[in-house]
Amino acid sequence: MNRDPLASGVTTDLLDVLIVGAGWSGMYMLHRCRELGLRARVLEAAPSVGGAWYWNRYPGLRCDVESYEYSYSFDQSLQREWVWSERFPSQPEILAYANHVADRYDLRRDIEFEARVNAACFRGDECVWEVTASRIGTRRARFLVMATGALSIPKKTDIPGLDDFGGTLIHTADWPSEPVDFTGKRVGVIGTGSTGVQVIPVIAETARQLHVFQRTPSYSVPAHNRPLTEEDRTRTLERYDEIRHIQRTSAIGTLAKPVAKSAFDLDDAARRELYDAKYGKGLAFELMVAFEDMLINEEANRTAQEYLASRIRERVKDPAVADILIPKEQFVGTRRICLDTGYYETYNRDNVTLKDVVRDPIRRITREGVELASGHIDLDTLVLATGFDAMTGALLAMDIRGTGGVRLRERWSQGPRSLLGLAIHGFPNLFTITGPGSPAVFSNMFVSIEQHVEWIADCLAFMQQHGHSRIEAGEAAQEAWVGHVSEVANATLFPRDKHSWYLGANVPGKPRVFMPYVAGVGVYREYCTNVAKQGYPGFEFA
Ligand code: NA7
Repeated sequence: MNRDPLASGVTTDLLDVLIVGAGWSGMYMLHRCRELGLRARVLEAAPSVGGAWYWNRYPGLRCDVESYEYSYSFDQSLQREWVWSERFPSQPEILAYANHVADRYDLRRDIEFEARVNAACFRGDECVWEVTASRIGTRRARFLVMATGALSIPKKTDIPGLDDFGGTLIHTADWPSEPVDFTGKRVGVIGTGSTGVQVIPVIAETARQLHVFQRTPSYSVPAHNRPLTEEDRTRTLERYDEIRHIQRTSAIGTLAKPVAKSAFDLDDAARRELYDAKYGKGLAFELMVAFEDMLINEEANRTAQEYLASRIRERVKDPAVADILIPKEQFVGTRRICLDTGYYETYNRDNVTLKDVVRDPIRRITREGVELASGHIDLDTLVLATGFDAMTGALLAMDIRGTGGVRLRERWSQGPRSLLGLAIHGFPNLFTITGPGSPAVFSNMFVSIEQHVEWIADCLAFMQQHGHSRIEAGEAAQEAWVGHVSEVANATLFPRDKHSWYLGANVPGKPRVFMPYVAGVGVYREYCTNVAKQGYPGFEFA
């Protein structure tokens, strides 16, 4: 028998924990498993660590959370020693941080790279997960942790003729490692979500002509990004513990918190002053949750919509173009507000045109470019910033089979069902990090990831102590949680954003189920902590 599970080919050797994905979740999960004395390995599709930050390396990419808040908090020395150079970190700096973490904790020796998991099957008789991955074959483990990310599978682009395009076609989530030169090129960008908002101004700087194809406009706030000074760093380090505490108990895992119960507690002038203060400092999240009723009361939300629309009109010279860029009947905050650097001003350039593809639909992609209802646009390069099959995409891309061979794809055919976004009935000893039914994408992902990893690690320790070898989400508890998640969402404006990817609406045929838990990161953490303290009611052990 091959005793080395890292050797290539099939092995019957049994690991304690197999982790899928070497992004923030997978790396930290591996670290915690080692601390528990568990034999753990990670399988990762990419050649290196970083997850979404490895694949998404388009120019202009930055995190929308401030650097000192978007980082691990589990190790004081790590968070005190790593020096961030900018307020909103760029992709190369974030990837450098991911590599630093992998080296610092010597994680790579337990990560198998270029191993994309295709299938995972629970062998009930042995209580073992058998996992198959490209290049390496099969691995077996007692526990399986899916650290596969919420935004890791690009959405299949549903535009006819895409394969016919004769120029350079690039998806932002699979950007080439070598810099792409747009100089002198006629470039098209499809998609104006947070990715489009970031990449468009950068491409416009060198392209001969840039055509932006917009279906749904976004709300965006100028980032006011800047280099961080030594003084910024000292100030952050002085109150890092307090910052971390606020994050963990907050609504969305950042320092943003409401200043009043209702938007109407302030008169028009005071409210405008408040919005100005947030807008003027790149505090998009603070604007998004400025009032407790912002994401609940339509009228309260309208005050922010009108404010942001007025700002777009100020920044865009041509009123007709500004009008296309202003979201219509779209709430502020039911999708993350974007942070931009010169996004709206880009449309003041002579080499940039904006096409509203709702009024002038894309008929198809041709060999030479894009055919709109109004005519053809010739392109050398086409960039797709068309988003992701969010939250369930990566899990359902694998053929996951639980007890009795039941397929996750079948179980979730009407939408995801999970207990706390952490475990699924019918799939024993399987954990999902930031799965559907947890705050996930409606939070600072770092805060949510750390909380999930720690909860799973504590649960594994509990099982060790009590001699349990099997855990499964109970069906009744799972159904109650699914009901609670949608009840909370239904009390807000979120599900009324009918086209949002939070609802799965961006992917044709995907069930329309509101996926994130939006009661707040702090509320959710407390709930999970209490479940653990009470001996995991709702979970079944054997
Ligand atoms: P998003 O937010 O899903 O944005 C994708 C954009 O692409 C959005 O404007 C879509 O319009 C547009 N899109 C998608 N398909 C098409 C077609 N077929 N035709 C025209 N336009 C299309 O993804 P991002 O990558 O920007 O951001 C995802 C998250 O990553 C973000 O929230 C950050 O947290 C990081 P639609 O809305 O579907 O009408």
